[in-house]
Amino acid sequence: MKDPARDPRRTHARPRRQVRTVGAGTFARRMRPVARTTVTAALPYANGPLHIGHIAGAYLPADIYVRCLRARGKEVLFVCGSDEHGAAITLRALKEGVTPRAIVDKYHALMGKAFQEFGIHFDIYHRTSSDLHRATSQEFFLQLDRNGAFTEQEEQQYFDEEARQFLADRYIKGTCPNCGNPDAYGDQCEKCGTALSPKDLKEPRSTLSGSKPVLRSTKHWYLPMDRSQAWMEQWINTGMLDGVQQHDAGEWKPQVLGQCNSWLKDGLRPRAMTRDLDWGVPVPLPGADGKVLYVWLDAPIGYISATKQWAQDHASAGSASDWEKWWKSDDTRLLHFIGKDNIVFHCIIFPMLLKLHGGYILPQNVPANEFLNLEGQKLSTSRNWAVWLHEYMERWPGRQDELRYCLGSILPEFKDSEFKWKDFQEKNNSELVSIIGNFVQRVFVLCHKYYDGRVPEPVGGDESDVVLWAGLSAMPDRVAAEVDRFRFRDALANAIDVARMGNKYLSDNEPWKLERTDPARVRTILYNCLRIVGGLSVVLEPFLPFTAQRMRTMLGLGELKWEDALRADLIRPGSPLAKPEHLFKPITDAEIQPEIDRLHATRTTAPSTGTLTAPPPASKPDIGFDDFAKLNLRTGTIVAAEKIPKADKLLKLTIDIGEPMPRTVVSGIAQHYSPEQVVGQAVVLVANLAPRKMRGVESQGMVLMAEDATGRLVFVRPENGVDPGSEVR
Ligand code: B3M
Ligand code: ZN
Repeated sequence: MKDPARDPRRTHARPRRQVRTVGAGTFARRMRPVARTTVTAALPYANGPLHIGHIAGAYLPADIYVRCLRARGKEVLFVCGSDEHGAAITLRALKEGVTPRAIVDKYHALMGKAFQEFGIHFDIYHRTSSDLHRATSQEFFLQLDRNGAFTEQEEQQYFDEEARQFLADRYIKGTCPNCGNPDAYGDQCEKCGTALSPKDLKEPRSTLSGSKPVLRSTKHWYLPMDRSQAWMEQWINTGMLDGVQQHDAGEWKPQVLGQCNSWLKDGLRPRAMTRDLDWGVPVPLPGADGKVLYVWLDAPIGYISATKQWAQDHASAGSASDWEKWWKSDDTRLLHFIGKDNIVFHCIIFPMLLKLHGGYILPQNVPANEFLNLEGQKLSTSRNWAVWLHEYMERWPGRQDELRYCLGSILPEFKDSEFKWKDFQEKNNSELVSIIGNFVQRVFVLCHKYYDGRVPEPVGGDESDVVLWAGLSAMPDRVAAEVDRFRFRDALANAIDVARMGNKYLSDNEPWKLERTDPARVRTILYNCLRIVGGLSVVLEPFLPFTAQRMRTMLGLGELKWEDALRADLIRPGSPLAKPEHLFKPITDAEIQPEIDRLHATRTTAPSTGTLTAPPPASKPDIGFDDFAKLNLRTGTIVAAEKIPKADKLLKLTIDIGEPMPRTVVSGIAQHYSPEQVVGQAVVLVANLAPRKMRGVESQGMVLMAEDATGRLVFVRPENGVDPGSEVR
């Protein structure tokens, strides 16, 4: 295979073209050549564990991207770390009754371990509470100040007299002036997405004490973003800055451009870059006692301090300043992998800061993902509606690639997508087991049977071999090209096609039937299959690194590069092969159902303090009337109720729906209702839900409940006077 990676005239983004030219009209401008790539993945707040939404949003795509680049011999640095400042941390500390330091230490360790074990391999996983980060962000701030990037403003701000603290961002709530949401934060209304400042809120209240804040005078450093509006607009939409083509806006995702332009259209406004808090990076200026940098100023600088730390850790004497080439060289390509809620910070505010500071390159792309939903609802930390990564790895040890595969094939690249445990099972069984596992298993079993576990010597080849290699030869490039375009789902599908081709080749050639009559042909067929397994391990590695490693071990191969995928001499005749092993195990209903049950059983509602609210449920696709008609909905009355021992969320209900025998239903409402409260309650029951056992009790239906904005569950009930058993339609 001719490796475009080795061809210096090509940019890695576009292996098929030499230099991409962009720009409408009469001028077509050349993109800068790319010598290396700096990849950042959003710094997660160290205030809780990671869930699959984080992974699908930023970390898995970034990891796939970096692995694919590395395999192609590219110079790439992959940095991440914990975001340890901001109200996300301090409010969590308040809630757990510990110090912010204790919170960040706990979750930094937990997240770092989970990433590592899940095969998300950063070059460094740093933290923004480090000394190096403090120094780096203070220097950055001072340079901005020297450059006249800030305006200082003395003004009245909300202050909580009980908690003795100024209230910004998540410390203050009130009614959104745009949509009327009563729980909008001081920086943003999460319901309508509008960016706010505390004074925009109607009826403001402190999230610390709930009290009504008073106004007090304080001084802050503002970034007058309005001054940068013109060049920002041009840079984002055309890629042009200072007469140089920085990026091709046509390569940015439409939803990323859309969000940026909606901000730009509203008109950029000055934004405070400092806060009155005692947790954060102190503002390094005289007269700024008790003030820290705004977390969204210091967090992205965390990418830079992480790079510095990495350079120090890997410095051969005197090369610690090597970090600069990753951030300041024109031939470096900077990419930020993030979720969609972080778009404006990475596409507008941070690039503005980099430019105003001077000397830094700007991101060439920000391939933000949309959100991942879970079993029909938004993922929610506060309601514990999530699949936690560290828990997954405890319950499914050694099965990282199964989750990487499932998430990789449903990444919310252009719109929100959904994780369902049943799909996880289905993808495992009918794709990983049946396509990849089955192919590798068959090849190894036959090689052990016929050749005593040694690689056979091929002899010549026939027409079907020519067809096979013709089909396969395009695959590595195809996978890489999709990765370069940040279309990881398509890339993964192409990689799996290699295994499909292998299966087809094996089935078409049926070596098990030829062994008696044409053993020479069988040797060729199985030799070719072993080569496919080797090539498959190369194209799968970015997605399924653990499996790729096992495949190589089975083949007796060491580390492989992308260009090895189609190498004719990859497999040496006569060399020993490991025993056949199943790369994947089928997942049974009995293994999957507990996951679904656990999700429902451990789900909590929002805390009653009202500081956190349940997000609106994710919308669902349209269904036909036929789908609806499959439901057997019946009215009923709860005639008895009792707690289920050792299950704090579950009640066992006995419900009369007019049948000779009442139904037993296990319902996750115990934290909302006592047994006494529900007896006599009229309900609507899904009467044809397949029975399932929970805590040893067979549940024969499901009671319909509605959930309000605070997560409170209320019964959906028929008007009085309807007989139990009436059909609801
Ligand atoms: N910690 C927000 C988040 O975790 C924030 C990202 C910082 S990236 C520099 O979603
Ligand atoms: Zn709103």
